[in-house]
Amino acid sequence: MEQTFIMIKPDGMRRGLAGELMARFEKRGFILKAAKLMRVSPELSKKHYAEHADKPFYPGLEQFITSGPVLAMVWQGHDVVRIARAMMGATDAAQAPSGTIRGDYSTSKSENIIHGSDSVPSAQREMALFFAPGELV
Ligand code: D4T
Repeated sequence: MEQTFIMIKPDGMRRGLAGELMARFEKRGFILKAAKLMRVSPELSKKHYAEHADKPFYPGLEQFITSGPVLAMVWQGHDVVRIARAMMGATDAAQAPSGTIRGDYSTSKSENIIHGSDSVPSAQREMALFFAPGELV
């Protein structure tokens, strides 16, 4: 069964949205396979966002993602990579339709509440960055 990596970002945690966001994935029918409350180090940020390391927005992105606890998770279910991204809405929350997570809780392109892998290979890479194989239940 397909799995994806989902992370509630520091803004989502600061605003107390973790329970509500997890409930959305549960109610859609996905199964929680792993969850870890943690701080992202600058080193982990550079690995996770390797494709953005040279972009002008990267320093601000690293500062933000390391600014407080995140909730790293693995969710499993049918077509979960694509469906989770649809539930989240566009990266720029100002463009995300109401009813999506970003469209309901943010108007920002940088502080956009949640991360979800954009493909099955990305999901596998990101799960391996944040979890050891034995941590998936
Ligand atoms: P993440 O990875 O956080 O789920 O975001 P997306 O997959 O939706 O979008 P992304 O990889 O293009 O961007 C990664 C991360 O960088 C921030 N960002 C992005 C930013 O601060 N300014 C920007 O101009 C862009 C494009 C937001 C998400």
